[in-house]
Amino acid sequence: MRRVFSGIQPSGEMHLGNYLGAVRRWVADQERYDAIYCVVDLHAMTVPYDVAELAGRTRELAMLLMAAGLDPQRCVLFVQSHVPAHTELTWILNCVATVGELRRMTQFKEKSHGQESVSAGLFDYPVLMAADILLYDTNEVPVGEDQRQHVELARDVAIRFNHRYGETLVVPEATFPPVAARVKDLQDPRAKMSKSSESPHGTLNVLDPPEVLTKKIRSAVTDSGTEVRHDPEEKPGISNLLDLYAAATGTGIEKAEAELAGSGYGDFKRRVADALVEFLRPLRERYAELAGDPSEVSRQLELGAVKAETIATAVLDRVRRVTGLLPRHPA
Ligand code: AQP
Repeated sequence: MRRVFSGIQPSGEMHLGNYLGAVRRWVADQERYDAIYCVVDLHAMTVPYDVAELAGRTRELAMLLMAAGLDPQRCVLFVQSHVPAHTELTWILNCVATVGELRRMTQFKEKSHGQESVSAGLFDYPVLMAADILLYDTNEVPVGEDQRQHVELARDVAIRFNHRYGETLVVPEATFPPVAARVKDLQDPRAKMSKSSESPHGTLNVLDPPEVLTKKIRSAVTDSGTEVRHDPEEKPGISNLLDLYAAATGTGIEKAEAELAGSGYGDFKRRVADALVEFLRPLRERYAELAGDPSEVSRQLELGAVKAETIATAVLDRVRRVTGLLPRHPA
């Protein structure tokens, strides 16, 4: 059976971009693939963060993934830092990846732009991500459009590693959703919706109460004219809302456009908001149930870490062998 692997950072609240671009497909994929998903807490340390909040955010995000439909009986769900093989493989891959290719990473350029001090971790983040993926003999990586370049790098590193040391690592490929591969910020529809966005009204969090979701959509930036039409160049704001409507109702873009074409902007936004509120209702309700028993989530994460470690250790042993490291022998 083909294997999928993907991860999400506990760097803020899960938003609709994360859900539609990635997590929703993870839920579907656990039925047909050997699926492994990870809360990538080490990635969240690459930019300044609140130490007192990291552990809580990590557990909450795992709980949200379960509320979204990830079932630890059907997939492996764990926390990245619980499996130290991720950091060990990162070091070995650091000796295969090049500074030149890391310098070309758009996300590094964006996140480091204008910062006085940038951590080496932010620069090296794509190698940690390559290690996350390659450690599980991953065939497919379901991600949003913003992660395309990082998965490309993981492929390049795997191909170079295999060329240097012999066939060892599975070369993965990224997969993207048919709609909502890059959900845009509601206040700046040319930028992607992001956990670390500076406009809180631009980001729709999956746990936002209905009235907050509705208010954010009501204040979303629209475009000149009055026509509801999907045209990302000319009408980025309206097109983004149409994408959200299509994803929430399960209709294609064309059908969504046809359904909403006659509406004025006010009515259009109300219908988008209503659709999203309904779409997210089951997730909100399930999250409230899980939050009542956080120890169960911790227990599931521990079981997940044990399963992940078994797979990761076998791959890492293979890597250690081919790279010439001295095997450890019991005394
Ligand atoms: N706006 C988006 N539209 C579609 N997919 C998106 N993803 C992120 N933003 C969008 C996808 O969500 C998955 C998990 O993302 P991540 O936690 O690795 O974070 P990120 O890609 O760096 O984006 P965020 O959520 O905006 O976080 P910050 O602000 O911390 O950088 C990935 O598959 C991603 O493609």
